[in-house]
Amino acid sequence: MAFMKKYLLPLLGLFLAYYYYSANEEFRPEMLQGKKVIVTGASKGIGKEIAFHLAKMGAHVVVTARSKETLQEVVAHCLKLGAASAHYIAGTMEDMTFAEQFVAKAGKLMGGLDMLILNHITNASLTFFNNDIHHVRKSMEVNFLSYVVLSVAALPMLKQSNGSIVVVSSLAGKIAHPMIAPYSASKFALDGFFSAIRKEHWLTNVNVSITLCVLGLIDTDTAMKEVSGKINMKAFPKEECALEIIKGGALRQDEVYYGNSQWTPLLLGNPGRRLMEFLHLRRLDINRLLNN
Ligand code: NDP
Ligand code: 21T
Repeated sequence: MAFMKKYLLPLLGLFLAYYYYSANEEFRPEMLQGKKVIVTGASKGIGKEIAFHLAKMGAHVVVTARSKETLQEVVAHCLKLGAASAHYIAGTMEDMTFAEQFVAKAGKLMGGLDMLILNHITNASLTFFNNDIHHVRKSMEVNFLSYVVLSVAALPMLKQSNGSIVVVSSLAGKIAHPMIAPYSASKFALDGFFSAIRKEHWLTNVNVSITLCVLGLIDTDTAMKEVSGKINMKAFPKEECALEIIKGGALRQDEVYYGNSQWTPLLLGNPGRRLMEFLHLRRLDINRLLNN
């Protein structure tokens, strides 16, 4: 106990302080000035707040979602806030052809791409799994597969700009939570895929960063409606959440934790996983793999 008090707790405090402040101190809003950014799921909630922050920072934005009317309002407000330019392209991410063509069109509108912020999700409700396979497939397609399609389509432009991919995920994409299995599966899939691609980028000297955002409960209308009467806990503000997502992307962090307890990053930082990932990388004969 004395050992814990004397050494372990101060060390833990130092580690936490480093974790928080090393990420925050360097960010300057000018980093986004003139940058060309795509935001998906930007007609409401966190995506809309991300677009507004980017607009204030003087970025070029292309926003997407299904509802044209709300996107029009978002674009108009972005221009008022000072966006270098703002456009919308409406469509559904159930359609992989739309996803692919959307990136090409957005790239043309802005003349390139610096940051791809993947944020949209299909409807999810907190209920016990009722064997609805269609919902599982839809969740995997909209919340996961379309993210892969969008990032594949964007990668050539992001390579040119040494840009960033930002993937919005959830605590439910890191830990198992009942009543949300299909959504949770799609968010775990994002971690598996994009964390593996991050390693590939590192091994092959591709300078495109990948930031996975692990969010707790955020006070969007959708979330508040869904959790009311089911989960009793404080929700974090969507405006601050959106800013932390942009900061993490701009600072090229591997992961962003927001809306969680201060212990969450420490507990989910998962040193066991990191160590094993490192050991597995060391076993690869990278020269041989790259020549094949
Ligand atoms: P919202 O419901 O507020 O926004 C979802 C967005 O996705 C809307 O713009 C919606 O627009 C769009 N969308 C829905 N269906 C489709 C579709 N088929 N094709 C294209 N776009 C679609 O969600 P939040 O802001 O609450 O969540 C945003 C992100 O944050 C998600 O990735 C979510 O997992 C994550 N997150 C949120 C938490 C929270 O508590 N709010 C907690 C943890 C993570 P439209 O309907 O017009 O298409
Ligand atoms: C609601 C849940 C579990 C982020 C959560 C909440 C409480 C606790 C731990 C984690 C806790 C999340 C989304 C709803 C509708 C959509 C899709 C929101 C899934 C969750 C999330 N943290 N968190 O008791 O300690 O991703 N919620 C999801 C479900 C938007 C709400």
